[in-house]
Amino acid sequence: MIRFPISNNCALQVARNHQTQVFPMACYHLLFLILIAAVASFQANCQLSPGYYSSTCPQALPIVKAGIAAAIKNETRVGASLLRLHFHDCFVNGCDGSVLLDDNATFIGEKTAVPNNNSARGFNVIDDIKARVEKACPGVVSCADILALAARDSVVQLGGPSWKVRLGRRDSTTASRSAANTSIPPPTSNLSALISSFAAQGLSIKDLVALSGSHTIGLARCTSFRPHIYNDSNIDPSFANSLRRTCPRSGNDSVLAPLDRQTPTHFDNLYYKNLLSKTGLLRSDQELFNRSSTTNLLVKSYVANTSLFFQEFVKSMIKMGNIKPLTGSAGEIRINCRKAN
Ligand code: HEM
Ligand SMILES: *[C@@H]1O[C@H](CO)[C@@H](O)[C@H](O)[C@H]1NC(C)=O
Ligand SMILES: *[C@@H]1O[C@H](CO)[C@@H](O)[C@H](O)[C@H]1NC(C)=O
Ligand SMILES: *[C@@H]1O[C@H](CO)[C@@H](O)[C@H](O)[C@H]1NC(C)=O
Ligand SMILES: *[C@@H]1O[C@H](CO)[C@@H](O)[C@H](O)[C@H]1NC(C)=O
Ligand SMILES: *[C@@H]1O[C@H](CO)[C@@H](O)[C@H](O)[C@H]1NC(C)=O
Ligand SMILES: *[C@@H]1O[C@H](CO)[C@@H](O)[C@H](O)[C@H]1NC(C)=O
Ligand SMILES: *[C@@H]1O[C@H](CO)[C@@H](O)[C@H](O)[C@H]1NC(C)=O
Ligand SMILES: *[C@@H]1O[C@H](CO)[C@@H](O)[C@H](O)[C@H]1NC(C)=O
Ligand SMILES: CC(=O)N[C@H]1CO[C@H](CO)[C@@H](O)[C@@H]1O
Repeated sequence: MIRFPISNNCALQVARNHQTQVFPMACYHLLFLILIAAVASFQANCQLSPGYYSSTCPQALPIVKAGIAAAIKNETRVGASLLRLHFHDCFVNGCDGSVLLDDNATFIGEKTAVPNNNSARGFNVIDDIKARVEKACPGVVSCADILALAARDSVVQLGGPSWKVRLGRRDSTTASRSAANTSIPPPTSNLSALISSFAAQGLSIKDLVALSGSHTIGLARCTSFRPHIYNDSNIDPSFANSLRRTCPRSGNDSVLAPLDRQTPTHFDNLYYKNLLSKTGLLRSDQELFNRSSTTNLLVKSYVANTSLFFQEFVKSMIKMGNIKPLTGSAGEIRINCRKAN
């Protein structure tokens, strides 16, 4: 097969391959073949695929799966934490493992950005899995891909849907704390801010509502839900009162409450049911119900039909996982997820 130089700008690459001048008739067959090859190379370089490691590291997927099963057995919450980490990776300059880089004396990463500081967790689980994968296939599997697989396997382990994770992401050598500050929406967001934040990533209102269903698992800190329980009117008063007992107006910032008050360790559709009864934990959760008929209809449809929620959630997870991956020769395969090579 004809190989073209690897380029990260796929559109440009195909355009370059089109720059053919005048051809004698006999050359058109060749030209056609070249165009087919160009399209094939476009796909190889620019798109992720589920079988990316099937010949270079067939052990990768089973190692991640076993690692996630063990980690969740040790601590159920970490499945939620890993799902969130993948989201925080993808929303900041694409799914490139940037969220995993540690700060050091000469480098400021994303771990101390506002949405992550004292909140992002699960890094040790990724380190353990990465070490095992490196042992099996040194220098082959990216941290960004391990995180995408960890998110999927966590969802499955907690009772949610499964899907084929598209693979072939490479790891960044840099991170951006300012982009993490601004690209990840805060829990105080209203509906229009949430819609804009997702639109900036190429994600729709449907993606916003489906992906917010991730809050069917995991916990949030008092500091995250305080504005909603003290200042908002679209909240059930007795629900607000019970939360105020451990989350005072000031202090106890790290006290935790479940995002889904009914089944916080089970991936199901009860998150949406909470929204109908105004018992969403964060302002950003409750904004999805009773602000617009579009989101109201989506919420109601997921309350009525878990399979529909799972189906849309999977579609949106794949879409989120495709945000600006580094492919071809861009980035690197980190040896240690916490540090650029
Ligand atoms: C729609 C906008 C979103 C906002 C404003 C938001 C905000 C938050 C906040 C504030 C927390 C609690 C953090 C803390 O207090 O330490 C949280 C937790 C969580 N978020 Fe989101 N989130 C959003 C979307 C998402 C998406 C798209 C996903 C996954 C695809 C996700 C997955 C999670 C999970 C699983 C947790 C629990 C983590 C744990 O227990 O460690 N969130 N989110
Ligand atoms: C098990 O979970 C605890 C948190 O509950 C964590 O501190 C510890 O590192 C975990 N152990 C392993 C082996 O993952
Ligand atoms: C992160 O949290 C720690 C502990 O609360 C705090 O000392 C530090 O200033 C925070 N970092 C940033 C960048 O906000
Ligand atoms: C991110 O936000 C925190 C808190 O507002 C601030 O201390 C920090 O300087 C910001 N970092 C960047 C790089 O914007
Ligand atoms: C939503 O939040 C944005 C940003 O904080 C603000 O500018 C806007 O006025 C708010 N919109 C509504 C309808 O409250
Ligand atoms: C409630 O809103 C007021 C006015 O905007 C603000 O000053 C205060 O900090 C908010 N309180 C909480 C707990 O978010
Ligand atoms: C702080 O949280 C603890 C539970 O973790 C609770 O017992 C205590 O009453 C809370 N303090 C305040 C002032 O709400
Ligand atoms: C629920 O959604 C699934 C998936 O879209 C669909 O096949 C099924 O017909 C729906 N069930 C009902 C009762 O609407
Ligand atoms: C600090 O972190 C950056 C990014 O991971 C890395 O490139 C650099 O080598 C690190 N510096 C040290 C002294 O470890
Ligand atoms: C936009 C929307 O759904 N608004 C509804 C919110 O709930 C009240 C009653 O609780 C309705 O009257 C509104 O139409």
